Order: sequence, then structure tokens, then C-alpha cells
Amino acid sequence: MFSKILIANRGEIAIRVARACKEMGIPSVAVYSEADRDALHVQAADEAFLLGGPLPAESYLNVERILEVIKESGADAVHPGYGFLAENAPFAKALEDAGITFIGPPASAIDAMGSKTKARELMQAAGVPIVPGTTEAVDTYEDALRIANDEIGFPVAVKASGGGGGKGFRVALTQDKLKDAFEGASREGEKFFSDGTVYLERYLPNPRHVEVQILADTHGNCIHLGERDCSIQRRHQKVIEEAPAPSWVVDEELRARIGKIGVDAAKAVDYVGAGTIEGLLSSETGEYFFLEMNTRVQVEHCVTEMVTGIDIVKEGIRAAAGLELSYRQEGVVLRGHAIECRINAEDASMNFAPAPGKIGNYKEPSGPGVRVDSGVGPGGEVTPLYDPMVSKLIVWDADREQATARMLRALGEYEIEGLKTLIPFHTALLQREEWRTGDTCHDLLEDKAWLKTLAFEKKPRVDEDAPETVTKGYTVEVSGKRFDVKVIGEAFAGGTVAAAGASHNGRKPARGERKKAAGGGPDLLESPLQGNMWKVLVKQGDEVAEGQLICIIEAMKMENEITAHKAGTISELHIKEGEAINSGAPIATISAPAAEPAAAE
Ligand code: MV4
Repeated sequence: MFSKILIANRGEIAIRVARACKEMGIPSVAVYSEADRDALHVQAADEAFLLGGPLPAESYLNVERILEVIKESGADAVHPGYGFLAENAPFAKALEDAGITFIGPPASAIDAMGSKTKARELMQAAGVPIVPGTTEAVDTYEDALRIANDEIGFPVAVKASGGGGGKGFRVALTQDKLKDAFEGASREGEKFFSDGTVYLERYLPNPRHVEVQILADTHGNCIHLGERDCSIQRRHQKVIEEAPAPSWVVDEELRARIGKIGVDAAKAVDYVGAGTIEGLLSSETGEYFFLEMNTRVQVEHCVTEMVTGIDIVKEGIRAAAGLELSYRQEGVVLRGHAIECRINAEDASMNFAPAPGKIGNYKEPSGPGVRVDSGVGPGGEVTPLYDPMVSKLIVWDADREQATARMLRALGEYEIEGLKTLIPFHTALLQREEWRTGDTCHDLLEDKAWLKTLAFEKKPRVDEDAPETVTKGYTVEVSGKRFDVKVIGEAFAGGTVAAAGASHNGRKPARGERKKAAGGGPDLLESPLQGNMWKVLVKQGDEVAEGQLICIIEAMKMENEITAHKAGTISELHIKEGEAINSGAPIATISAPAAEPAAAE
């Protein structure tokens, strides 16, 4: 077994991995950015090292610095969690070369599954059913048109070869829409993966997203842990996941079929560790097709842990260490039903706009069948730099109906002061008929009128003027290594370390910036996060309604929709597509509608 594991991640998944290490008796090392000095994951491991600045490129994606810390800490294995370097084949290769174990599959498997066309070709050869379409890149629109007409038929899906998770995914319902879809998917592929090549698939109407959890070791054992249904997605982001799928969607026969497809797919790339085969279940024919493989532990692995009792993270660590899996296929038994709600700092009523900020009081639900995997706590902060997930709320109960009731109970117990989260959204959705009947809820999640009913009543705010608490515990970094020390005596002048480091929720506008407008609050719409301006949907002079989509900012592989904070005219547009944008930077100046009489002031 490993002598020490470095966890190259942050937030809830870093804590999840640290817990597995502790239970296995393996010392662990946390890493953190300058923005995460007070983050919970730093305390979860046995030691911690500062990586660098707040930007992912300076810290959690900083391979050079991570390799340095591996050496300095004496770790002999790295757990990448999900996101950041988890599916980065060159990183896995660099570790392999340095004699450090990457807790995940071989770099060759990451590589094979990274290219969606290569993966489709491999899967087809292995007898794994893929969505009908091309297994090679389609070079020109003319080729695409011919293939769509002669071989696939409309509607067709156009997908970027480097894509995954819905990036670079377009649909052409009819022939006249193909050119736009082809060019759009190609552009997006170029922008996000530096690969403009695309391929074609038959478009399946209203399919379910059903994925299967795989575990494999280096002794030739490869098993599946049943399926998860993740059909409730918004803009390709999963929001609710469950295991197993509703009983009327997947029966034992289909479960065995999907499981075998997953195992065959994993074996075809000599997989090792925990992985997931994502697939589509056709609502029309009941066919199941391979979509892609995620070569890492996933956010939603917990629902599978709840119904199987198997610790997926521990099994992944065992497999990487060359041990046999603790289970055989016959030993995997599904019991009851588990549901996960992603508690994101987002405002569903404002098009799921990210709502980062500082948390005040915080109380997690508990009691029977409740699990909360969170990365923050009381006084914590969700920064716009990283994923806006506060926690994952997971419940288990004997069946889907009871698990739903338990989730609603747990959502009701959750107290998060100071942040807008998806708690009201989940509470409303789980009470809908669409959820009860196992609908994919595609229309509901785009239903502006329904989402509007989930608006927050008042802006929650943490009282930043509350008296500072004096603490005599300090954290120091010596040559980049973190130590907790106690100072006996007076606190440092100017208060505590914690108070000095406390940051504000959003930046204060410069003098004169927040010009008041007739009848409508500040004019300036500022970026709530740092990222890349992916799409701008308005131009100067446009009239916009409150909540109307202004632009889409790409950050952390997520599309973040920025909507108008008020109605009015775009008197100034401060942004351009393709440009980088900082948190707090101006997006647009929206002045009150011209028609509105001055008297309204
Ligand atoms: C599809 C599809 C229909 N036909 N591919 C790809 C990424 C994943 N996040 C959703 N993807 C889809 N790929 C073909 N050929 C429909 C979707 C899809 C979807 C699938 C299942 C459940 C929810 C979905 C929401 C949007 C798109």
C-alpha cells in the first residue's frame, strides 16, 4: 500500500479522498491555493502545502509545483479527484515517469477515451453499441450533409471530437439547420479543446442519461456497481442524480445488459480503478448506447455507494496499489434507493446564475439515511474562481418515494445563511408530478415562468460589521508548508489572522461607477466570476427585460449565463466574445427604459 497520498484537488472531493485515506491508515497531503487558505479541505489531510496563486493555472493545474510538493512531502501516489488534472493524460504520464502512482487508469486509457471519435471506434471494435453515426471526424459541411442524408437521417447531433459533457454539442433537426450546427460545434471544439473536428450521431429524442459505475483492478477483475440515472440536467450540467434508475426505467434484465456494456467498454481500454461509462437510453426503442467514458471518480459516485455499500474511493486506491478489488460481481447487491441533490451557489430564478459569496450561519441536515459531502462550513466562502458547488446532499431510503420524502425533509433542515443556493429549486422540483413519474424534466428546467416562482425574497447578507472574535491560534507557512501554531499571549496588532484575511462578497465599485438610474438601481452589470466571454447575446442599444440572457461566460468548463439585473436599454456594452473577463469587471450598462417618465424617480 502507499506510504503517503497527495490529494491534487480542493473542496468536497479532496475531503472525501482524505477520509478514505484516514480510514485506510494512509497519511495524506492536501494542497491549496492562496484563495483556499481557510478552506476546509486543508484541515482534512495530515499535512498541507501551498501551491500558489488563486487562479487554477497557478495552483490546482500547476503541474510543476505539484510535482515539487510530491517530492517535498514524500508522497508516493496522487489522487486527482475530479476536474482539474483528473483526466489529463500528460499529467498521469509525468507521474508514471517520475515513479509516482497516479490513482486512476493508465495514461493510455485516459488518452483513448479523451478523443470521442477514437473512443467510438474502439468501442465499436469491442462490440459495445455506440449511437449510430460516424466513428471518424467529418471534415467538411458537404461531407456532413451527404452522410446525414444518406446514412443517418435527420435529426442529427453534431459533436466536437475533443468534447464531452455536452461541450461542442449541436442538433440539426432538419437539413437546413445542419450548416449552423456543423459550424457551431466546430467553433466550440476549437475554442475549448483546440480541436475543431466534429463527428455525427443520430439524434435521439428525449433520451435518458444512464451511466454505469465500473471498478477494475490489475488482476483482470472488472465489475459494475449498477447504474445511475442522471437525466435531470440543465445545459449539460447534472443537477439531480439517483441510483438505481426508477424501477420502471431499468429492470434486472436491462441492468445486466448495461452492466455488461460497461464492463466490456472498460476492458477494451485495460481500465484500472473507478470509472464511469455514460450512455443514452432511447425512450423510443429501449436501446442503450455508449456515449463516453469518464476516467475518474465522479461527483455523483455517492448514490452508488449508498445502494451498494461499497466505498468507491477506497476501491480505486486499492486497485492503484495493485491489490485485488474487495468484491466480485456476485457480491454486488443493490438495496433501496439513493438520490443526490447538488447544492450549488446558484440562483435558479435568474437562469441559474452563479451566486458566490460568504456563508454566515451554516447547519447541515442529518439523521437517518442522510449524507452530506461538503467543502465549506460556517463562515466559509464560495469563491467565483472555482466550481460553485457548496455540497452534495445525498439520501438513502427503502424506495424512490421514501427517498424523495427523506430528501425533502433534509432540504428543509439545511440552513445556509448568506448564499443563494439551489435548495428552493430542489425542494420545488422534488414535489412535482414530473419527478414522481420519472420524467427527464427537460421542459421544466427551461420553463422560465416556473423558475421565476423560485425567486429569493430578500438578498441574504452576512453581517460583516459583527464584532471580531479574537483567536490565538495561527496558521503559518514555512517554505510553503503549512503549520497550525498556538501563540500564548496577545493577538497580533490589528486583530486576528482570520479577520484580516476575510474578503468581501464581490468587489466594491469604484467611485461614481454605480450611477443611479431613473427608477431602477445601479446601471452597471458586473461579472460575478472570472472566465472567458463565450457568447454575447445583445448589442448596444438593445432593450432588455429583467432576467434576459446577456452573455455566457465559460469558467471551469461550466457555462455561466449572465442575465440582466434589471430592465432597460444597453447603453454601453463593455465586453467582446472570446475575451477574458475578471470577476467584478463591467459587462454592460443598462439604463432605465427610455419610455419611462422621469417622474418615476
Ligand atoms: C445526445 C442527445 C441526443 N442524441 N446525443 C450529450 C452530453 C450530455 N450531457 C447530454 N447529451 C446528449 N447527447 C444524441 N445523439 C441528447 C443529449 C442530452 C441529454 C441526454 C440525456 C438526458 C438529458 C439530456 C439533456 C440534454 C442533452
